[in-house]
Amino acid sequence: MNATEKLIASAEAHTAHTYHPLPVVVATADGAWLTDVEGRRYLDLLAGYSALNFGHRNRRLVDAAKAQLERVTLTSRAFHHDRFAAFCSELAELCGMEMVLPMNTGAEAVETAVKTARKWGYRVKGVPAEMAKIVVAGNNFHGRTTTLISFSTDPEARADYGPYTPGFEIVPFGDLTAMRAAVTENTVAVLLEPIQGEAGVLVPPAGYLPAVRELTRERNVLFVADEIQSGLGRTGRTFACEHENVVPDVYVLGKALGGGVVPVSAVVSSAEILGVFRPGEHGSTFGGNPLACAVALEVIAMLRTGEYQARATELGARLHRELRKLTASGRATAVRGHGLWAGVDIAPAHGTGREISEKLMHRGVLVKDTHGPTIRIAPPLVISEDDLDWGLAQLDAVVR
Ligand code: IF1
Repeated sequence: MNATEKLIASAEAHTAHTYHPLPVVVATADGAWLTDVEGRRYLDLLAGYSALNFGHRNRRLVDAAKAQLERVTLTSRAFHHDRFAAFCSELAELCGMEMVLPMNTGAEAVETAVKTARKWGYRVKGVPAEMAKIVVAGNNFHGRTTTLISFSTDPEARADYGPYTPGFEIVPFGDLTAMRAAVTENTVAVLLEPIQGEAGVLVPPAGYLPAVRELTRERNVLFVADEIQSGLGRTGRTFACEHENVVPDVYVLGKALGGGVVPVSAVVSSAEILGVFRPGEHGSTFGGNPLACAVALEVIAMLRTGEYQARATELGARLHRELRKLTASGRATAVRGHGLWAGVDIAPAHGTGREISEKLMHRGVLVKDTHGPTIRIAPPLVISEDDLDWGLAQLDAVVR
């Protein structure tokens, strides 16, 4: 057995099989490129599911982390630390909001948003105790905790984890009539991914997000946008909601907020909404820690210039122009997405998403298949034009 096979066999013997990873063992990475334990190089078109928007080991992020490692890495929230105020004020400013509640993973931030909406519902809106409802979309993906999978429509994510958390109404994504019918006087929030990632990079019909914004404003319901995957430059704007000039009541952020260096997530909203919490009512050991704040502050500075958003727009147009050739030639049945983010449904004659992913791996390109025929393409926003063209040429070659 070579090093790859040895390491895979050992890993599989000692970990729960919650994934079916491609048989590649990464040893180092830089920018848009990975190198495996055999020294083979791969172009990364998954970018950690959009956590690596700024590329692997982004120099500014690594330097920010290194500098903070020499100062203090964790205080817990029992004390203040000297990066916290700037992190909160600058993230709030980037979002056009007033207040931040820092967490670590995306699921923790979505859970925190659920708790925020319910707390606001009882303490501000006046919903009767235990009666709060939250409307979500079918084919949603918001994380893997028992509450979040309680409103998943994906059997793989949900099966055999009951009893499930009540208080959620599921309506079809993009269907405003169904949404309008689902909102009652006890509804405290609508929770949506502005573009559904795991579902296959599903962009809602034009006008849907503005209509949800209007409905939620009309009915005194919080519009909670899960921008954990769609946000922070991926679609060509700081937030995917911007494409339809929608400002939600609450942003839920994660993944790229930590630049793929440390887990950083946050709920960002108004003082009225995040002001519902009192000391002792929520928390996290690592939430808002100095190392996370140092890296996130650099991410915020990088996003403030707009260069990454402009790059995602420009390279995204190139990406989607090339992918449309696959649908024009019948080799793909659909291409969806926005900016440097695409879901491609491979025509069944050319193989499943997994088979295409494996063929691409042998050509030095890494993507992730989702359900069935779909592969998801989300390169680091720092990818060069030449590397993007080369990667797409490999896709063109394997879908023949
Ligand atoms: C896995 C999916 C993508 C997310 C949105 C919250 C979270 C995620 C919109 C939770 C996380 C990750 C999780 C990872 C694979 C990946 C994924 F396939 F699971 F759904 F990207 F589409 N909201 N998505 O996309 O954030 O707790 O993971 O930090 O669980 O397999 P997390």
